[in-house]
Amino acid sequence: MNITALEYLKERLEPEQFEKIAAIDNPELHEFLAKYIKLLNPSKIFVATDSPEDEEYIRKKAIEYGEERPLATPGHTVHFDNYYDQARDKANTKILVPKGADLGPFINTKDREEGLREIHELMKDIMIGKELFICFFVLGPKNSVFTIPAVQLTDSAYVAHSEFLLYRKGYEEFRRLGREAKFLKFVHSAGELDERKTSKNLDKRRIYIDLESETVYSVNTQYGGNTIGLKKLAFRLTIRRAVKEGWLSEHMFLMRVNGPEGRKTYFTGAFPSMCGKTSTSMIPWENIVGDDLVFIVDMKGEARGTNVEAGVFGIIHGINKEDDPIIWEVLHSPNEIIFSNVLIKDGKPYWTGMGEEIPNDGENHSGKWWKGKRDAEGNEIPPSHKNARFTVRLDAFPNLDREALDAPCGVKIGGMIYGGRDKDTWPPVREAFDWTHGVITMGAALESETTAATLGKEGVRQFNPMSILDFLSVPIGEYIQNYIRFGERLREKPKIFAVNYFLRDENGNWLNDKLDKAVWLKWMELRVHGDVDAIETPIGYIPKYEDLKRLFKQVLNREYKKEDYEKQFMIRVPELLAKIDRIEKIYREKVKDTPEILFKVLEEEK
Ligand code: SPV
Ligand code: MN
Repeated sequence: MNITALEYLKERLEPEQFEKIAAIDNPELHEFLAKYIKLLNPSKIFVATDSPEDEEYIRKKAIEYGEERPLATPGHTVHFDNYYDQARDKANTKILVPKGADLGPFINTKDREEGLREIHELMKDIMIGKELFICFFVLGPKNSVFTIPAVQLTDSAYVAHSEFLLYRKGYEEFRRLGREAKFLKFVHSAGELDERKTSKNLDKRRIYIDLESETVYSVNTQYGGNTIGLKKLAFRLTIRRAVKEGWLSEHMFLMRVNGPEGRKTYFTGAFPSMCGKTSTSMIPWENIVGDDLVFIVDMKGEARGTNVEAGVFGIIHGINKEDDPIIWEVLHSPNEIIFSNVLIKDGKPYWTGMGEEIPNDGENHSGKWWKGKRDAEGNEIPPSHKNARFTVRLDAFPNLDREALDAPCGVKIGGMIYGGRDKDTWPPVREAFDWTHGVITMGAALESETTAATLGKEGVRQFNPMSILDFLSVPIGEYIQNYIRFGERLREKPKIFAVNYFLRDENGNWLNDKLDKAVWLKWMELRVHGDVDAIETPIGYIPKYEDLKRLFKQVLNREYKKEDYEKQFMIRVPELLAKIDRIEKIYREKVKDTPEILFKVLEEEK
């Protein structure tokens, strides 16, 4: 007998839960839910509205099912992922493409039909004995030009809980939009769990992104970067929407830099994971709007940006009182926080580089831990994973720019920054000659060393245009073309800058202190408004010593030595030429659809 999706849902859900779904007038949503409830076959189903009670239910379930454990501070919990599931799995994350489609050499793809068949087989009946959580969120502020609604299906209360911290609630938005909602869909199952309640079948871990139906499937994994639908999974979908519709969806922070006489200038910053993105956005005397994902649109000729998220899934490794006073304060506040893959002793979290004495035992990302413990490969296990994280709402940050976070039209972007992990080529800060020069020689030419944010070897120099390579879902030439055109259309173009916090001398010593970036930011702010001159070099404008000297004194109360300036800002000609050649070769040989202008601009720079 054929029954409608809504009739099926009525049979399958408890009346109280069914009512919540029936209140949303969207047949596409009902079809989607019916299809996946049939496939996943959960033993229990909970639908979360925007009510505090429903959120509380999810929080409680995360503890009841053992995916999170309460810590000594009320509101704090710890979550552990499987020891081999603590970073993004690039190899098993694939974009599903129809036969014959070619997204170029940098995107991991899989035949759509085959991928859908495989993932549906892996997910069949996977939730027998488990509870399914159906949750609604939005990307960007509600009821704004940026809003993108999304529905998440997951059997992990930890994933759902994380999303309640990281995103704006979306149930009422779905009700308001009804059939108008062009929503993204996420289906996740942690799969079978072991005794520590971590995903067990990692050999069957898959993250498949179906562009056509704007659905992402994730299975047999718990790590946030692989599972939190609205984060990096949605990002693949929004990059594609942005390129199709002529706006930008970027891997960037958004922050306010405070200029002279109360002037507020907003900056975005694109950095690969673990290269200073979060810590830049949290400089105590500036104001944070977001630390990871930004939408930028053209509004009457101005570039206006918004934070896609409303929380932070940040790296905790190395966070200490002195260098990161704001995050430190947040981590010690009674706000709701999920710590993941850290060391726990007597209900207190510890992590490497926190600047406090760390106990010699406890429980960490490897299970029961003691100093000197080795893993199956013989590596000594540190107290916490390098990619251990904290999840918290932006509300918890004393320097949050609340108005900018909620602004339905976003904020005007004054400057855009690109930065990577580079030991020997780029100077600490410089400004592009113009939009196209910046997009090509700074954004599209970005390289960075790999880090522990993804599985695999660290410290390998890798091409990473706009810090987006891991998430790209359209051919790279098309992506760059959209970027260039976006700026060309703007009446007021943001200034473009490149930074490098990771320069070393010939003995491998850092050439900059951790907080020097605070000075570069103030210099960039002045440059956006034409308040200081700069030195013109073949690779853009660099600061004058006198200006930096004054700013170092003003911002950090430090003397800045001329010899340090010279070492940091010398133009490293052989390294730069080698880099231009490397980049040109990549685009020439690997990227079929490279816009011609890219070669021209690189050639001019050479
Ligand atoms: C990153 O790795 O860029 C992150 C964390 O922001 S993840 O959710 O893993 O993408
Ligand atoms: Mn990120």
